[in-house]
Amino acid sequence: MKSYKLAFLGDQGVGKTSVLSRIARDEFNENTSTTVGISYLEKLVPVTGTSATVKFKLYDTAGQERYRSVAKLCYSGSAVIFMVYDITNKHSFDCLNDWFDELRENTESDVIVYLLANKSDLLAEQTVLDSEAEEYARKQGAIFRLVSAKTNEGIPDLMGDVVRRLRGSGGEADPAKLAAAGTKLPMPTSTPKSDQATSAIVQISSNPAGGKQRKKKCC
Ligand SMILES: Nc1nc2c(ncn2[C@@H]2O[C@H](COP(=O)(O)OP(=O)(O)OP(=O)(O)O)[C@@H](O)[C@H]2O)c(=O)[nH]1
Ligand SMILES: [Mg+2]
Repeated sequence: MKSYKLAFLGDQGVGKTSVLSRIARDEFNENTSTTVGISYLEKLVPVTGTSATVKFKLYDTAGQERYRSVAKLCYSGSAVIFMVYDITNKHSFDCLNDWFDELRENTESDVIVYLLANKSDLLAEQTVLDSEAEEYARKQGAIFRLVSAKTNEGIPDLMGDVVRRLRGSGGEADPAKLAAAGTKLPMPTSTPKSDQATSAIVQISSNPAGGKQRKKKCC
């Protein structure tokens, strides 16, 4: 069975763990704990229209700045990276530049990057316009998706798109095709329910300060 590593990055509180829980278990929790270090779980996903199944290895990271070096371990070697921001939190959007700069330095050129605008259910409190974020995603070579971990809006479509892009038309991910489709992270210019089978969760904790408190700064 083909397996792929997928990683979630972004500022604290944007909903990385919540989106992952929705994808993996179709669950949402209003009162999550901040993630400490990295957590990992697996999910088997049937490929629509075929008898094939792919394995997603889902890596969740902590948004707190002090875990940034741990996050790097997590996203290196990923086939897909989900950069998440919260549509009601402009700061979480402003933090993205740092992340994209870092990804350019540390990831393979054929990585597929999604920019996930999470908490679409909180439209009345939206402070980051979809149009601004879409334009930003285009410039960064990322794929924009508006989602809500709470209501599940956009998540089934997102996962369908991920599977299609990873599998490619010939059944496996094809970096050349992905690049041609505009999904390649550009280098600096100067130079679902049907898919159950969630496996055991392995918590890889790294907690230098030993606390669960949230920190305000990310970039
Ligand atoms: N209304 C709404 N709340 C959400 C959504 N996604 C997450 N939340 C809430 O936002 C808060 C933070 O969610 P988390 O998933 O813990 O955020 P995180 O990015 O994993 O945070 P860190 O682990 O600290 O980096 C929790 O109270 C969630 O219930 C959403 O789509 N809509
Ligand atoms: Mg978390």
